[in-house]
Amino acid sequence: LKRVAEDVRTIPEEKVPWFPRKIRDLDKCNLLIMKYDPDMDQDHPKCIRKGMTDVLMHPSLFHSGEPLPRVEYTPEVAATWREVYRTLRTIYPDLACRQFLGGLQQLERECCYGEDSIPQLREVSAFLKEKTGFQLRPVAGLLSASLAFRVFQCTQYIRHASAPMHSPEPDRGHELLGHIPMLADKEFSQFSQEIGLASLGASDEDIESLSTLYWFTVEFGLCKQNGTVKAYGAGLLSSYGELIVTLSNEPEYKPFNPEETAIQPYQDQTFQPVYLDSESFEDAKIKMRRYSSSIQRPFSVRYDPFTCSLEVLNQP
Ligand code: TIH
Ligand code: FE2
Repeated sequence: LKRVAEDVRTIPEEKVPWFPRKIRDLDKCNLLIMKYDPDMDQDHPKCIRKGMTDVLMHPSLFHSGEPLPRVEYTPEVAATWREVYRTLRTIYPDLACRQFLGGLQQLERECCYGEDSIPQLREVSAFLKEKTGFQLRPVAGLLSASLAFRVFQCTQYIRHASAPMHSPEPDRGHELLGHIPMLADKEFSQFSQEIGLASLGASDEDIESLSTLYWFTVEFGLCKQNGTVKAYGAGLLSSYGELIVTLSNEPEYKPFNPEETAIQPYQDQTFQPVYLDSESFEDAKIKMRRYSSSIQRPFSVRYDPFTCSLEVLNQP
């Protein structure tokens, strides 16, 4: 686990460390927690697109409120996307959870999702904003504090053409196919925001636990619906290879218990089956809330949806 925290400073005389308090603060914040460091891995070349702008190369140049950059993809990248989309689309009806399928259908109807076009982040962001208040911004990485503000950070490149069925790191295909349909669900988007809120100003150890929980739920979670195990984790839903293998193995199915899951070791080198016990994200949310409230912080945070900012309150 690597913590990249360039601009994070503890304000002296105060018990509250620096963390973003409003959406615009995300511009100053490279608080980004990732297990996978793309720069360390030269074996998995990313597909670079035509018309790549500075912002796409360096997401930290992006400022809140600016229009999301458009990308023109090369024909090779478009072909990779088509293959990823087509193969996954055939197995979703059997293997993806209800919420995912609902989100994807809306995206296909309202947001030009399909094998023939790679959706632009600008349209996808506007779509999500209407559905659940989530919006997108460009970045490279996994979990970030931005979730607290219902801001989801999207990687820019597309997986290499030689490995369309599984990418060892998040890419546009993973964000667009794995995460976005789930973020169109109200319950799930609240679950995601609450993980982000719990991570603000938490100790490194607690952040590590939260990243692990994020990994086993948002990235690789399974749930049971009408007696059948379905996927809701984005890492599964964007990888044909892993989705098929995980769900055809009749995965061992354990109740979701944040205390246990938080200390479960995980790795991203091979496929992994993971489990969550209920039909509802409501249930998972309640358990996560209970877990988060056990995290010790000398303050608490409250999200104000009108101003999209955080109030920091003294813990009684
Ligand atoms: N394995 C996923 C895919 O093929 O789309 C990408 C990843 C998500 C999280 C870690 S790697
Ligand atoms: Fe992801």
